Amino acid sequence: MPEEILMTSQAFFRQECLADLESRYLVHRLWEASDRDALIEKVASNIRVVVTEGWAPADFQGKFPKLALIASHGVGYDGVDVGAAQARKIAVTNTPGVLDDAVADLTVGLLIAVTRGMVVGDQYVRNGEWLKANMPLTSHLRGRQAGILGLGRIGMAIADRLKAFGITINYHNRRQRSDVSYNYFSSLMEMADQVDFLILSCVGGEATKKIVNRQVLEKLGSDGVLINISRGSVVDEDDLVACLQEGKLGGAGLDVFTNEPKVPEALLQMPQVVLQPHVGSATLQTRIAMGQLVVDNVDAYYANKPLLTPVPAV
Ligand code: 8YV
Repeated sequence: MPEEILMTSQAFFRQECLADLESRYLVHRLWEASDRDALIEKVASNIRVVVTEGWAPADFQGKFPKLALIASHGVGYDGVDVGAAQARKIAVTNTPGVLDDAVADLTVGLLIAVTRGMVVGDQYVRNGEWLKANMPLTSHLRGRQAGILGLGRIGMAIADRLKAFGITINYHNRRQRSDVSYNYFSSLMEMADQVDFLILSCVGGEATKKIVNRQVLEKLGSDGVLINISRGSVVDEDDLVACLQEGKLGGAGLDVFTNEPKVPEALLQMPQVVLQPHVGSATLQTRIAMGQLVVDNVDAYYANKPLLTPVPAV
């Protein structure tokens, strides 16, 4: 009998990676079950590995008495209760590293799209406005200041790119990094006050919930731009909408939202905002690499080898 795995969803996980898993393991597809509770009850006692896409709350984990590994697809694991897992010595893996370039590319794209009015410009051409007049001027990147909230792997990939545009890099982390010479701010508010572009590449979850609120956005100011490619939860979305409406914030490029895929109606109407449907890692190459890393972690577990990408202890 092959080992049994429970997989919770397949919204992002590549089909070829699932086929690879299914060539070696019996994968129970929870998302296809007409009665999820019944499936869980039937297989729970055999399950040592759960494959998930960033979701495994404590009560769900508690249904599997032998659970030993939660292999999560995605770098962010704010939807996995790591504390509960570690209390039961259940390992948790995520997929860091392989998506840094894709997410950083989209970040730069959003920044240019907002500062250069690219979506507005596209409409300007399509609607025939260009036949009547040139588009109003926008502002450029060289010589400006970026503040990166969360200078981890993705933040570093963003900084690498922004340097090439002549942008000065500042950052705010819980702790200063000893391996970079970028300007460190111990206060998010002070950094927001100093920079033109505030870029969010930090973790989601309780520690960062709504830390980008009205006070921070007002410091960023009427010429400032917010770019969020991390989690919607990091921003107080009501404050963001209000600051944009009041002109207290210049613009925003957003890939993530509080209640995805629902986006506040007000944002849909704003020309100073560029919106994306949470596609930071959504390139074919990246998603295959992410899926492969999940598969490799599962294989490592069953081969009694060290896991490739365990999440840090909480
Ligand atoms: C995906 C992501 O949307 O990696 C993450 O944390 O947000 C994205 O890559 C998704 O989580 C993949 O499962």
